[in-house]
Amino acid sequence: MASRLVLLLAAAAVAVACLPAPASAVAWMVGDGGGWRAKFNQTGWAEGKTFRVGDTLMFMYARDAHTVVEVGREDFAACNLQANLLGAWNSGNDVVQLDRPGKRWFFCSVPGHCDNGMKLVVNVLGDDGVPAPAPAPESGWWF
Ligand SMILES: *[C@@H]1O[C@H](CO)[C@@H](O)[C@H](O)[C@H]1NC(C)=O
Ligand SMILES: [Cu+2]
Repeated sequence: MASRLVLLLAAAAVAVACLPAPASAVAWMVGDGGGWRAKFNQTGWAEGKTFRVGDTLMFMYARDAHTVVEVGREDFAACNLQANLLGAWNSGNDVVQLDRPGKRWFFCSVPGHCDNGMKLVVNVLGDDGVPAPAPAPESGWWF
Protein backbone atom coordinates (compact mmCIF):
# COMPACT_ATOMS: atom_id res chain seq x y z
CA MET A 1 0.00 0.00 0.00
CA ALA A 2 2.60 2.46 1.11
CA SER A 3 4.93 1.49 -1.69
CA ARG A 4 2.15 2.11 -4.18
CA LEU A 5 1.75 5.61 -2.84
CA VAL A 6 5.48 6.16 -3.15
CA LEU A 7 5.37 4.94 -6.73
CA LEU A 8 2.50 7.26 -7.48
CA LEU A 9 4.31 10.23 -6.00
CA ALA A 10 7.43 9.35 -7.94
CA ALA A 11 5.42 9.12 -11.14
CA ALA A 12 3.86 12.49 -10.44
CA ALA A 13 7.26 14.03 -9.80
CA VAL A 14 8.58 12.66 -13.07
CA ALA A 15 5.53 13.96 -14.91
CA VAL A 16 6.08 17.45 -13.53
CA ALA A 17 9.79 17.35 -14.32
CA CYS A 18 9.03 16.37 -17.90
CA LEU A 19 6.65 19.24 -18.59
CA PRO A 20 8.02 21.40 -21.39
CA ALA A 21 9.73 24.49 -20.07
CA PRO A 22 7.29 27.38 -20.37
CA ALA A 23 8.04 29.93 -23.03
CA SER A 24 9.71 32.83 -21.31
CA ALA A 25 7.23 35.19 -19.75
CA VAL A 26 6.70 38.59 -21.30
CA ALA A 27 6.55 41.82 -19.30
CA TRP A 28 4.20 43.90 -21.41
CA MET A 29 4.63 47.66 -21.20
CA VAL A 30 1.02 48.77 -21.49
CA GLY A 31 0.79 51.40 -24.21
CA ASP A 32 4.49 51.01 -24.99
CA GLY A 33 6.33 54.35 -24.75
CA GLY A 34 3.09 56.29 -24.29
CA GLY A 35 2.14 54.34 -21.20
CA TRP A 36 -1.31 53.99 -19.69
CA ARG A 37 -3.08 57.10 -20.89
CA ALA A 38 -6.33 58.84 -21.73
CA LYS A 39 -8.48 57.29 -24.46
CA PHE A 40 -6.33 54.22 -24.26
CA ASN A 41 -8.82 52.13 -26.20
CA GLN A 42 -8.11 54.16 -29.31
CA THR A 43 -4.52 52.96 -29.39
CA GLY A 44 -5.54 49.39 -30.22
CA TRP A 45 -2.56 48.38 -28.15
CA ALA A 46 -3.78 44.89 -27.22
CA GLU A 47 -4.69 43.97 -30.77
CA GLY A 48 -2.60 41.23 -32.28
CA LYS A 49 -0.79 40.52 -29.01
CA THR A 50 -0.83 37.10 -27.39
CA PHE A 51 -0.91 37.25 -23.61
CA ARG A 52 -0.08 34.11 -21.66
CA VAL A 53 -0.23 32.94 -18.09
CA GLY A 54 3.00 34.04 -16.45
CA ASP A 55 3.23 37.31 -18.35
CA THR A 56 2.89 40.64 -16.58
CA LEU A 57 1.28 43.93 -17.51
CA MET A 58 3.19 47.05 -16.52
CA PHE A 59 1.04 50.16 -16.24
CA MET A 60 3.15 53.32 -16.33
CA TYR A 61 1.54 56.73 -15.78
CA ALA A 62 1.79 59.90 -13.73
CA ARG A 63 0.49 58.69 -10.38
CA ASP A 64 -1.65 61.78 -9.72
CA ALA A 65 -3.31 61.54 -13.12
CA HIS A 66 -4.64 58.00 -13.36
CA THR A 67 -5.23 54.72 -11.60
CA VAL A 68 -5.70 51.11 -12.58
CA VAL A 69 -8.59 49.00 -11.34
CA GLU A 70 -9.54 45.50 -12.32
CA VAL A 71 -13.20 44.65 -12.55
CA GLY A 72 -15.58 42.11 -14.01
CA ARG A 73 -17.04 42.11 -17.48
CA GLU A 74 -20.21 44.05 -16.72
CA ASP A 75 -18.57 46.72 -14.59
CA PHE A 76 -16.02 47.14 -17.35
CA ALA A 77 -18.69 47.58 -20.00
CA ALA A 78 -20.55 50.09 -17.83
CA CYS A 79 -17.45 51.93 -16.55
CA ASN A 80 -18.89 51.39 -13.09
CA LEU A 81 -16.81 53.47 -10.67
CA GLN A 82 -18.55 51.76 -7.72
CA ALA A 83 -17.52 48.43 -9.14
CA ASN A 84 -16.66 45.37 -7.15
CA LEU A 85 -12.88 45.69 -7.49
CA LEU A 86 -10.83 42.63 -8.26
CA GLY A 87 -7.69 44.71 -7.98
CA ALA A 88 -6.63 48.34 -7.60
CA TRP A 89 -3.29 50.01 -8.22
CA ASN A 90 -2.16 53.64 -8.10
CA SER A 91 1.61 53.74 -7.86
CA GLY A 92 2.09 54.93 -11.43
CA ASN A 93 4.34 51.96 -12.00
CA ASP A 94 2.06 49.01 -11.46
CA VAL A 95 2.85 45.42 -12.23
CA VAL A 96 -0.11 43.11 -12.70
CA GLN A 97 0.46 39.36 -12.84
CA LEU A 98 -1.44 37.48 -15.49
CA ASP A 99 -1.61 34.41 -13.31
CA ARG A 100 -4.66 32.69 -14.75
CA PRO A 101 -6.19 32.11 -18.15
CA GLY A 102 -9.23 34.05 -19.29
CA LYS A 103 -10.19 37.66 -19.82
CA ARG A 104 -9.01 40.43 -17.51
CA TRP A 105 -10.70 43.82 -17.53
CA PHE A 106 -9.00 47.05 -16.45
CA PHE A 107 -9.92 50.70 -16.47
CA CYS A 108 -8.88 53.99 -14.91
CA SER A 109 -11.09 54.95 -11.98
CA VAL A 110 -10.63 58.72 -12.31
CA PRO A 111 -14.14 60.03 -13.05
CA GLY A 112 -14.72 60.37 -16.78
CA HIS A 113 -11.59 58.60 -17.90
CA CYS A 114 -13.15 55.19 -18.47
CA ASP A 115 -16.11 56.81 -20.20
CA ASN A 116 -13.58 58.40 -22.54
CA GLY A 117 -12.07 55.03 -23.32
CA MET A 118 -9.29 54.62 -20.77
CA LYS A 119 -9.83 50.89 -20.53
CA LEU A 120 -8.12 47.68 -21.48
CA VAL A 121 -9.24 44.09 -21.82
CA VAL A 122 -6.75 41.29 -22.36
CA ASN A 123 -7.41 37.65 -23.10
CA VAL A 124 -4.87 35.50 -21.30
CA LEU A 125 -4.09 32.12 -22.80
CA GLY A 126 -3.27 29.18 -20.60
CA ASP A 127 -0.01 27.26 -20.60
CA ASP A 128 -1.39 25.04 -23.34
CA GLY A 129 -2.06 28.05 -25.51
CA VAL A 130 -5.82 27.80 -25.45
CA PRO A 131 -8.16 30.30 -23.82
CA ALA A 132 -9.98 29.29 -20.68
CA PRO A 133 -13.28 27.54 -21.30
CA ALA A 134 -16.35 29.70 -21.05
CA PRO A 135 -17.61 29.83 -17.47
CA ALA A 136 -20.49 27.54 -16.66
CA PRO A 137 -23.94 29.11 -16.58
CA GLU A 138 -24.54 30.66 -13.19
CA SER A 139 -27.86 29.03 -12.49
CA GLY A 140 -29.86 26.01 -13.41
CA TRP A 141 -29.55 22.31 -12.88
CA TRP A 142 -29.29 20.06 -15.84
CA PHE A 143 -31.98 17.59 -14.90
C1 LIG B 1 -13.25 54.04 -27.09
O1 LIG B 1 -14.14 54.34 -26.05
C2 LIG B 1 -15.04 55.39 -26.37
C3 LIG B 1 -15.82 55.74 -25.13
O2 LIG B 1 -16.38 54.58 -24.56
C4 LIG B 1 -15.91 54.97 -27.54
O3 LIG B 1 -16.79 56.00 -27.88
C5 LIG B 1 -15.03 54.63 -28.72
O4 LIG B 1 -15.81 54.11 -29.75
C6 LIG B 1 -13.98 53.60 -28.31
N1 LIG B 1 -13.04 53.44 -29.42
C7 LIG B 1 -12.54 52.27 -29.72
C8 LIG B 1 -11.57 52.26 -30.87
O5 LIG B 1 -12.81 51.25 -29.12
CU1 LIG C 1 -7.15 58.05 -16.10
